[in-house]
Amino acid sequence: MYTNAKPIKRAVLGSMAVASLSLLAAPAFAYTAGNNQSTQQEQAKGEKVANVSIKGMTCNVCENKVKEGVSKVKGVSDVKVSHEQGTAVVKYDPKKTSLPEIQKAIAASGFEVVSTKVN
Ligand SMILES: [Cu+2]
Repeated sequence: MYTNAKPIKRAVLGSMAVASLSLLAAPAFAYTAGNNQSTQQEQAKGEKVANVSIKGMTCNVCENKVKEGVSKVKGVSDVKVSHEQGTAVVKYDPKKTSLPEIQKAIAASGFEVVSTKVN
């Protein structure tokens, strides 16, 4: 009985592996396709990237405060904050927001903007 059941079990496991592989492959492809599309849209929209030097961040909690504050600004599409470097890299749409708005959000989260460079 047991020896008969073994090959069946293996076959079931095999088809399950194939099924889950195709499930994994499909969303991965969809994600890649969507990602490329949004990159093209961002370039078409004329987004800018601000590199902001920030004084006073000492840990991940500080980073998250800045990140949360800046993310709430309308027109900001991406925020990367490093307390080690004392920087925030903010991607934004200049038609929807402005540098002073972003700097205000950083100040409101409790930190001081030292300087800002826009690429
Ligand atoms: Cu901190």
